[in-house]
Amino acid sequence: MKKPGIINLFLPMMLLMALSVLAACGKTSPVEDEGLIRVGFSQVGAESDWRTANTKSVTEALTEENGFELLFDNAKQHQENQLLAIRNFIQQGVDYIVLAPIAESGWNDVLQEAKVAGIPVIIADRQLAVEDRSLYTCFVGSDNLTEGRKATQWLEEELQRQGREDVPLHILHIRGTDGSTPQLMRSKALEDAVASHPGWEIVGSLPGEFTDAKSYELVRDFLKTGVNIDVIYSENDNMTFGALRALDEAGISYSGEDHLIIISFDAVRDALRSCLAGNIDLCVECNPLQGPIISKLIKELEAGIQVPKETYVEEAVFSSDTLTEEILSKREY
Ligand code: GYE
Repeated sequence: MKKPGIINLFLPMMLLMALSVLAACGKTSPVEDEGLIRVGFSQVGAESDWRTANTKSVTEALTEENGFELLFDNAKQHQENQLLAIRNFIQQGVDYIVLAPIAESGWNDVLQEAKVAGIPVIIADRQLAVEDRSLYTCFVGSDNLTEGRKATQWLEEELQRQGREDVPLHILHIRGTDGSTPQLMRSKALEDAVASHPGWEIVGSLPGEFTDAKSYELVRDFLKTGVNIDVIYSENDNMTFGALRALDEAGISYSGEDHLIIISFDAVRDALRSCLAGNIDLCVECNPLQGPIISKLIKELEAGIQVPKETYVEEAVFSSDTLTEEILSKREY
């Protein structure tokens, strides 16, 4: 058998050495680095359980193993922080920007800057009020008006079931962050329903900012006025939790047989538990699992595929009479 010559041995050895140096540094080769898609994600904050689930969904989808390098920024519920983060992403020359906008307005200039820099922007979760729809590539999120309409329709049917459709109805409305799509749309659904039901009245409208603490304070103070309420329409679960604590402290009962009806949005695990226990009457689901959809959209855009301008996530409603332990055990958030 012919022995391998020096040259024949030398080349594979050099290659092996070069590979082991790279492995020892624990770094990927420059070619692999270039292969990652760099995405800057400007997240609203960490104000609710929904938001935590949403952040988890996006960060778990845009991983290195999945071909992404994710730059994450938590704006702590301030639009100025989001504007700063986006300008930062533009400066760093990311490939894509994902923006979950705290409010609908105030984005024209910064999106124009992203457009000039040639960076596609994907809007997640909440909508934008921009006239020029070419300022963003696509939207992925919930249909908040439909969510609101599901709630008011359920209320109408529930009152019929209880034989209370002709009795005056006093509604306490707890709003999410003013000017955000879920606030505007869920409020619109309620206001439209009140306008078409002569007996329905909003006796208080509180700016709860989607947080437990703010809602607790506002509801606690509202209850001190002694105004009678039949329904609480709370635009997210965390505000509902705050409201329930305030009711507990005031000694006002809201469980199953009592007549105070509690409607809540998001349907996070703790809210569903509370619904199963007969405390919250209706949980309108708002699905935070947008990460895999965002990942898919970006990969399609990379492949030159035209993506839909709007993608809506699937959502259900859960009421205390239909929710079961089995349904709850299968929930992801
Ligand atoms: O309902 C709320 C969160 O924008 C749909 O924001 C989202 C809302 C969600 O803080 O819990």
